[in-house]
Amino acid sequence: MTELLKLAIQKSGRLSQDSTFLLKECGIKVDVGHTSRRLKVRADNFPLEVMCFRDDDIVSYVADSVAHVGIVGYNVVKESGSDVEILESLGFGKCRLSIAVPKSMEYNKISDLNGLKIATSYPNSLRAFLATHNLECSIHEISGSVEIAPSIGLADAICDLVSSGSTLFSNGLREVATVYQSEAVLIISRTRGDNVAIDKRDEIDDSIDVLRFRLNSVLRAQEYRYVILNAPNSQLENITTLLPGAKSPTVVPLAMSDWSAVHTVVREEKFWEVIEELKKLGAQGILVMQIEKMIL
Ligand code: PRT
Ligand code: ZN
Repeated sequence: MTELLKLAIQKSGRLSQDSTFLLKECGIKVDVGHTSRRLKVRADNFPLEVMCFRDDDIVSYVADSVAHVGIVGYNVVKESGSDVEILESLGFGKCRLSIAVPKSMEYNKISDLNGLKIATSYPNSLRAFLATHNLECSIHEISGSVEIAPSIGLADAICDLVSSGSTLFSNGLREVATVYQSEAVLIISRTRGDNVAIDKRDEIDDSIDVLRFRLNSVLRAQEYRYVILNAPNSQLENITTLLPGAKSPTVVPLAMSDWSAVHTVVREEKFWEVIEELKKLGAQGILVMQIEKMIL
């Protein structure tokens, strides 16, 4: 029997749903619907076992090879300092670790943080940031509700995860510095299962390669849009330069003379800019579609 690849994901929290959705998009059928009761679930059509843990435990379980790979926030990896390698960034769970001060506090530059008492659940990340900026602050470690620390007099400032910023806003705080950006990542132990027999390790490595290949085609597809448009032949060269696509665009003649249909892909982040340029070049009937998988 093929050795099972053990993948640790968050049992119940912000990353759980997106992690299982990503597996589904990769064509892996695994029913982790009742994760709160089940620790381990086997996939139906892939040599994979999903293990469900608290996010704080995932990094050490992967480092110790209890699981071969794991999906967890970059923030948790960075804070733990554990010996794991990041294989892929997964594009969900996006947030940033930031320092925030009360709105009433005067703040102009990073050195204004000097001497402050900062509450955080991320002491290691904060310590490294303060050292890089030659700041001397006292770090007050707390495990939750960091955002209320200044209002109850526990600290002058906070260092916490931010996504929309509404928690900071509703607690009268202002974000003044970013320690790092974070998103969910796929991690692997650096020892890669030294305790596993060589042939079994090869099977695990093969499964990791297949999983990464599928993840990449799903993630790449999310970054691009498929564009179809009609353009006068006189502008085809300019349009091809603007939209080089994966290799080069597909150009098909229209029934109407001197016009062609152009099929290509464009990066989502560049999309609106490119559309404006296309309009200027005389493109018409522009259709834009999401891509499900993209294999180069
Ligand atoms: O139970 P378990 O230990 O597994 O979960 P947890 O409660 O420790 O973590 P969970 O589920 O809250 O978050 C899991 C991961 O989601 C984090 O490690 C981050 O990688 C990622 N993530 C993304 C976030 C946020 N966005 C986020 N906004 N984690 C926490 N927050 C919190 C933040 O701490 C603050 O309290 O949301 C609040 C701020 O949100 P905004 O939108 O108001 O700015
Ligand atoms: Zn946690």
